[in-house]
This record gives sequence, C-alpha cells and structure tokens, in this order.
Amino acid sequence: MADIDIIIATQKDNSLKNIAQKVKEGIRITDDECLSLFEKGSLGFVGALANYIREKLHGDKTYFNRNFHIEPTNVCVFSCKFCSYSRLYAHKEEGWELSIDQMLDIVKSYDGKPITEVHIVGGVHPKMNMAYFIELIQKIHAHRPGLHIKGFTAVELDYMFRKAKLTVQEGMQQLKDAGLQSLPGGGAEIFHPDIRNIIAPDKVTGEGWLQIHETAHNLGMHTNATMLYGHIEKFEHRIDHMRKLRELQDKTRGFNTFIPLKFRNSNNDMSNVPESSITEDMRLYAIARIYLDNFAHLKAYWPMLGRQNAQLSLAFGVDDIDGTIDDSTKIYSMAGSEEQTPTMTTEQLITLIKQVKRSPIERDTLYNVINDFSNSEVLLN
Ligand code: V47
Ligand code: SF4
Repeated sequence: MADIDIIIATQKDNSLKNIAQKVKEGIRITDDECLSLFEKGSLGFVGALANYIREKLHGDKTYFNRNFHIEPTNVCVFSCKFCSYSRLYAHKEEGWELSIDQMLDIVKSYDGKPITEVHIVGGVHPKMNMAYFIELIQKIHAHRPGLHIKGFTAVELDYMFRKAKLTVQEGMQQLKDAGLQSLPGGGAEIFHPDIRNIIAPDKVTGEGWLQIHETAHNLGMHTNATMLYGHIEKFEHRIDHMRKLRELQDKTRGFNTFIPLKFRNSNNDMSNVPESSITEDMRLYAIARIYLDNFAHLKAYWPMLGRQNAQLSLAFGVDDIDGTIDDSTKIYSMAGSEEQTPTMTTEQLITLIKQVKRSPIERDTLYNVINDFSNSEVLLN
C-alpha cells in the first residue's frame, strides 16, 4: 500500500479522510476543509499529506539561490506594531539611510562572485522617492545587467506611486522599464481588515497589496507572497489571506512562491504576544502546501525560522529555503531571531539540505536551475 493510502485507511475522522482522498486525487480543498485541518489535523497527518504533494511536485529537490539584500533605510513613515526594525523620521538619527553610491558600492562588492539576485527592501522613507529608486535600479542594472533585481514591497510601491501621482500601472511600468524584474512578497501581513487595522493600521490595504501584485503580473513580472502569522490572527484570517492569494494566482499565475513569516516578538509593540510553537509552524507550512494547490513553491525563510527549523520544514511541504543572504538583512535579527548574523555559504546550504536527504538545487529567482548539487561531494558533518 502506498503511504497516502495508509494515511487514508488509518484516518478515523471522516472529514479528514475525505481531505486526504482529495489530496491523493489532486482535487482542491475548500475553505471549510482548510479550517478542519487547522482545527483537527495532527502534525503527522497534515505533514504526510503536504510531503505527498511536495514530492509529487518536486521529488527531493530543494531550491536555494545565491543572493544578498540591500536595505536602503529603516526610516519609515508607518508604525506597524510588529516591526522591530523601523525608526520614525523624527528619530532618523537612530536609523540608517544609504545613498545611491553606497548601495552601488554594496553591489560592486559582489563583482566576480556568482550571485544571481539582489533583494532590495526597506522602510518607507519620506524623502526617498520614485526618481531616487529609478536611478538606483538603472545604475545597478547598468553595472551588472545579469543580476536579477527583486525589489520593493507593495507597501513601498504604494507610497512611491501615490507621492509621484502615478497610477499603479504607470508606476510599475516605469520601474520595469528601469530594470526592476520582480517583487518580493513583503507587506502582505494579514489581509483581513479586522487584523490589519490593529497590527498595520496605516499602510497599504490588503486590496491595495493584491492590486499591485496583479498589475506586476499583468506586465509579465513575477512576484512572491508572504503571510505574517502566529500573533493575534485566527485560523479564519489565515484562510481568508490564502484564499485571496489562491484566487489571484488562478487569474494571473504570476506568483513564484508563498513564504509564511513567523512573527518574532522581540523589541516591538507586540512583545506581549507569545511566539508560535515549532509544531504550529510546521502545521502551518503543511496546511499552506495543501491549500495553495496553484503555487509551485513554498519557501521557509531561514533567517526568520532558524536553520534547523528550516531543515525540519523540508518534511512539511517546503521545497525552498531562500539563499545565502550574506548577513545583509537586519529585519529578523532585530526582531529576536536566533540568526543574529544571517549568512550561509553555498556549501553550508548544500550540507543543510543533504543532511535531511534532500537534493540541493541552485536556482535563479524564476526557478531556472543553475546547478544541481545532488551528486556533489560536500562534506557532511
Ligand atoms: O512585510 C517584519 C515581516 C516582511 C517582523 O519575497 C516580521 O523572497 C516576523 O517580506 N516578525 C519583510 N516578521 C520581509 C519579506 C521577505 C523576506 C524574505 C524573502 C522574501 C521574498 C520576502 O518581514 C514584512 C513583515 O511581514 N516582518 N517584522 C517580525 N517582528
Ligand atoms: Fe515600516 Fe515595513 Fe516596519 Fe511597517 S513593517 S513599520 S512598513 S518597515
């Protein structure tokens, strides 16, 4: 008997048994069924279903890339309650603001190194406008045309476009023409206004976030989607969030990957909210893998989750663990992640993946295979 048949045969709860049968047949689950998984699906049950889907889609392949981040500033006009990273403009001396030349120097420091992606994301600085970022993108692109520029959350874009009095369509087109190739998934948080109005009351709405991503997809750009979970949201809000992503993906097919982001509670206005347990983290990954049947990839972002938990997630539906990072992001170290200086060499990433008997595949941003390290000789320790 195949593993999935054993899972179906041994499941005593009829609604869960039906869900397992649907997964076997590749049939989409409903929101109510997703709620049943959250409410009653054991870690073992949802994990086995998610792993079945993961292996059907990707076998043992586990993707990573060679990337670094540029965080232009942590000065931000917004005040999200969960953010440990930003500083208001009135306290900008406590934060940082990089000039275009400083950011270009960061890019140049990777000259000759086999990096394929720069991820640009930061706070929403009132003085860094559309013209500033167009110049930055053009200069990076001119310096290294082969480097994929993934940049700007919908939060940054919404502010930039409104200030420049551009429609989303016009703004996205101008950034694309300058050399921006895809969008990261940040700023999504929880779309539902009941939660968003509490944790991120003053930035782009859920609808605004979705509109920006839809516009990017219609221009032929690919984007990622995140969900900040494990704070005050209920299962229903997670499902609402994922349903909106699944619906947009049905329309555009423009999302590359879904990235659940675990709420970390150090140094922010939600420090009284406990962090989710590892069991709940793994259940969420697994349920997301089951529900989001039209997303090819599920990413565990290791600087946020920690590298051992990222390794564990590979048994719960995850097929991507982001990249080398090179200690170039502060968002999670400032929020209390155990990864205080997030950097992994390619060898370390390969070893991490091989230790749990998966096949490391270096990809580019769009998941084209660059190197298959399945059979490479990397020392395991
Ligand atoms: O939108 C901020 C999150 C996001 C906290 O697209 C927090 O490949 C947890 O989106 N606890 C920005 N999360 C980072 C992001 C991202 C990261 C890696 C890869 C990609 C990608 C995108 O970080 C924010 C917010 O949801 N965040 N503070 C916190 N205390
Ligand atoms: Fe600003 Fe982003 Fe932090 Fe919100 S999460 S305060 S938008 S940097």
